[in-house]
Amino acid sequence: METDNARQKRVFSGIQPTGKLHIGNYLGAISVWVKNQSKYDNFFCIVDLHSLTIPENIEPDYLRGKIREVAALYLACGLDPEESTIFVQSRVTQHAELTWLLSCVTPMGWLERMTQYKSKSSQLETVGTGLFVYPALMAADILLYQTDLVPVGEDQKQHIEITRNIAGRFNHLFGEVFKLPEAMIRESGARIMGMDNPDNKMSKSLGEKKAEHSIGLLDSPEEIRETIMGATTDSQKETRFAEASPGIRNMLVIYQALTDKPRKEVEEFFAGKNYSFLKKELTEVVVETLRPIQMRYKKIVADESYLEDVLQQGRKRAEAIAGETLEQAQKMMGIR
Ligand code: AQP
Repeated sequence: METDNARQKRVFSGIQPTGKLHIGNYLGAISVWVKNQSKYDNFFCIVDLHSLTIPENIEPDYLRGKIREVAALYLACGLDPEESTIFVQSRVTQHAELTWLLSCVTPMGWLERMTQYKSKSSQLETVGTGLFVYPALMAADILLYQTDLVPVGEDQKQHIEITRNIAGRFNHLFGEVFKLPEAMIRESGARIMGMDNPDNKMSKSLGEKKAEHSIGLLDSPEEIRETIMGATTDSQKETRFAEASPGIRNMLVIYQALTDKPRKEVEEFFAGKNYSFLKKELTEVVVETLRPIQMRYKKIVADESYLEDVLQQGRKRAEAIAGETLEQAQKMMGIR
């Protein structure tokens, strides 16, 4: 039985091990996980099965390396294996098994409406079924842990909504099995835009192709400086959040979210100054935020067995809970 005690509340979230992890992933997701980890019962996953949805992009050695990189970055950013269960999705086979059960209760119309599916499939010559049923896999990830809260960036809102709908439909058809989760989205910093194109969200895949697009968590101070100095601006001097052009607003948001200062204070600090001052200050804040993360990252990847131990422990704990939920769902459907 759940109580009101927050520690009893479950948190689940994950990141795909593809592309270049960026400051948007940090602000929208990882920093929120870290900030709240002592309050909740946390499950943080490296969602490698999601990385298979565009098979043309799979390179096995690259993927193996990325799984380790993302796991190490979780720890380097401050996730504590004593507080949080950290694991790789494909090692907990219940994720794939529950996906099938949930796919069977998910109407195709719901999947056809997903904006991420529409934008990703429109760029492909051949669209795999996996890309289409991706939301059912994400629903399985979340529902297996009877999750209360899902800390994500704003782009994931629609996925949490469909997860709730899938859970509701399953519960309606077969009886109460799944808890309906809620998205946990920060007020400011939940949608960081591309540094080179502030009309589109900062993306892991684009960041890997174009250095000027994103601020990578593992970028050197010089790379960070170059990206920020090259960021899109305008010919004004406007540094108020509401009035600033998209590129300037994006930098103000990153600055504000990393320093945790109130918007008003940030506006006063930059008022009347040139954009080069904003860029210089932002560079300093980003470099200083990432410096300790990068130092910890280096140590973590140097110790192969430590990372593997964390992931093994995580797998065991995740498997125990996922196994219970899957069994219950199977029984309700009459296959166990
Ligand atoms: N720009 C962003 N601002 C704030 N939060 C973001 N997130 C992603 N981008 C931003 C949040 O990070 C978590 C992991 O998301 P993901 O694994 O889906 O990564 P992604 O960066 O969206 O990259 P993808 O899916 O590989 O595709 P591309 O590169 O094409 O965008 C999520 O909580 C997400 O909200």
